[in-house]
Amino acid sequence: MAYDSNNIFAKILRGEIPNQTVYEDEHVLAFRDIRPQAKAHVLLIPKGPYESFEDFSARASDAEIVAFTRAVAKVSRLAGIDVTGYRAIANTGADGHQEVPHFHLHLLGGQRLGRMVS
Ligand code: IU
Repeated sequence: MAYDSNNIFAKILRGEIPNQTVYEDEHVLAFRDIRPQAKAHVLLIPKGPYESFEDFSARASDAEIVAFTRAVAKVSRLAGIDVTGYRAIANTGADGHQEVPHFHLHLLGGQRLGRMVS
């Protein structure tokens, strides 16, 4: 499926919608989720037009993949997510309940999380 450049995260990347940025570099942006599901809940997104984890892993450059991967630990420390651990989730596709069709990693923490049930 073609990338939909009207999705909300594309608008955030273009500066059309405000966000609470916690980290940004050449390849990634991390910002607070508007409906936090844990004490600290941040979304990490690549700046490139990738719809899903699948799409990102298939089409992104090595530099983008390295920057994204390295940003996970950086953001988790900066945003108070990693105290003594955290959770990273990439909802993918319809069965995975992915609502926004721009690849994003949920980083959840700042508290002791419950066991994942589904
Ligand atoms: P999902 O993995 O696509 O289901 O998650 C989308 C997330 O994006 C969800 O947690 C929303 O609260 C969050 N979000 C946001 O942070 N800002 C927005 O403007 C919108 C959704 I729309």
